[in-house]
Amino acid sequence: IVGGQEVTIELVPYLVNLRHRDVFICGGSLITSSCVLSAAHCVHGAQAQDFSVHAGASRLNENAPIVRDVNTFYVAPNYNPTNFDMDVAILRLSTPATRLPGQVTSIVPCSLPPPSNAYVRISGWGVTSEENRLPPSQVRTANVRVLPTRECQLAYAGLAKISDSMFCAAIRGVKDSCSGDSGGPVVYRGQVCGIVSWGFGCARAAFPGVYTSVASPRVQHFIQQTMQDYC
Ligand code: 4AZ
Repeated sequence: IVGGQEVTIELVPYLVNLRHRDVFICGGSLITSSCVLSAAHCVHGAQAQDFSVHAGASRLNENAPIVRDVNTFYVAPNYNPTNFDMDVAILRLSTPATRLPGQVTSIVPCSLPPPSNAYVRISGWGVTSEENRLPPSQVRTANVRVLPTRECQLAYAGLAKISDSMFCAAIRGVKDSCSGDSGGPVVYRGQVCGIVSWGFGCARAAFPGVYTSVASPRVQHFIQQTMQDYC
């Protein structure tokens, strides 16, 4: 997260970090006690048994109270790794992630996209600037503004296609997601409306962050079907 602030995990209890062979790679959101919503590009081409999901810890380098193996993951069948169209995956945990008995700290996938100009909350352990190689220890968040689709298409015109499974958000030149935030949540009114997906650099004035649109019809269909069958 660039231009945000440190928080504790209690403020974003649905946020998890995803590790591949014990190395932090991405964020994710608990959408049920058994399932994590993340980006397809975080898991695509890898094996489920190489991942673990860490929940309930604010710091990357503390032992999380909840660590689960990943049983299986489901990548959207129409995910396109060349242009990040449909960058969505659902990971099924080996056993449910519950804190105190009866307490689950999950978040509902939103059914309406966030409106243009709405402020949404991004969070994660991604780097705090393009130049930084190491992720911060403490989880961070920032509030960024959803851009009108045409404004985003104009920003990326000739460089990349902004598909109907994407939306853009930023405080241009100031606040953005960055490397390591991928897969993590974009929250609007208590629901997860986006997934950190891609962008050209981080917090560049000309290039907003691009997010998978959870409520877009093709993404929503994948999430609903997968949750119905496996979560
Ligand atoms: C990344 O590499 C990444 N500024 C995530 C988000 C953005 C750029 C890069 C958006 O994971």
